[in-house]
Amino acid sequence: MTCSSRLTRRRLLGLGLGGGSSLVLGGCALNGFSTAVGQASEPLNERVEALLQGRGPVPEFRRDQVDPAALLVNSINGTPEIDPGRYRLAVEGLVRRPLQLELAALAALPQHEIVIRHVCVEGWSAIVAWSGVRLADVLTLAGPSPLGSYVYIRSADGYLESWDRASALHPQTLLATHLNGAPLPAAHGAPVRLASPIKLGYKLSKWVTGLQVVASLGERRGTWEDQGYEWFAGL
Ligand SMILES: Nc1nc2c(c(=O)[nH]1)N[C@H]1C(S)=C(S)[C@@H](COP(=O)(O)O)O[C@H]1N2
Ligand SMILES: [Mo]
Repeated sequence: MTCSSRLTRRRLLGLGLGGGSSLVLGGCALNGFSTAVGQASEPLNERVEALLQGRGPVPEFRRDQVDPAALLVNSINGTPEIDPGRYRLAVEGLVRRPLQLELAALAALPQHEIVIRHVCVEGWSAIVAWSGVRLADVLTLAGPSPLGSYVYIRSADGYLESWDRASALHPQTLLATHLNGAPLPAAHGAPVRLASPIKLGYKLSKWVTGLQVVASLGERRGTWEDQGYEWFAGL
């Protein structure tokens, strides 16, 4: 990663967490551009960052760079119990075909692996291999309306997230079912969690049970966002 991370540094600084982020963002100095963006309102911020994201795929790591011990568990509310046989992923909202997908339906879709750095704002990061299906493939199955600019992501532990459409459709944004080549452990979000190199850890919902395509966000935007964390949270 290069200084494309400078916006993130600004963001982490905004959270008072700049120190802990230096391992990830070393060498990237704050400059006038990121300061100006930081002072702009969120919609502009979102546009600028979406533009930056148009730079192509995020470079990945090699499989031998994965450090399983570095991935900590970070959960607000413990580990919910999910019976894999009864699990369904609901896809609803502004879609032509609302879906209730069993795990077998996800397993039947094309599988992808990403080897990326997971970055938590609490000051730790870990190189992780996630595999599963593209969120884009699942949304496309449901036929999202062009008016659906955002996706709410609901989780079994009550965690809430919301993503912009472009980030949700990014080819490296996965609904992961496997971690480092093995089925996802319960504490890391089994049976299905989000994984992506373009967002901070708190955007990557574990125990995902529902996707809702919407035209605009309501009063609630996310568990942490509603407490002041930045909404776009791009890396
Ligand atoms: N459902 C749910 N998803 C969640 C969280 C959570 O508490 N509940 N914590 C988030 C945070 S802050 C981080 S850093 C990552 C941690 O993922 P891990 O526990 O697999 O390392 O999950 C994110 N997704
Ligand atoms: Mo986090």
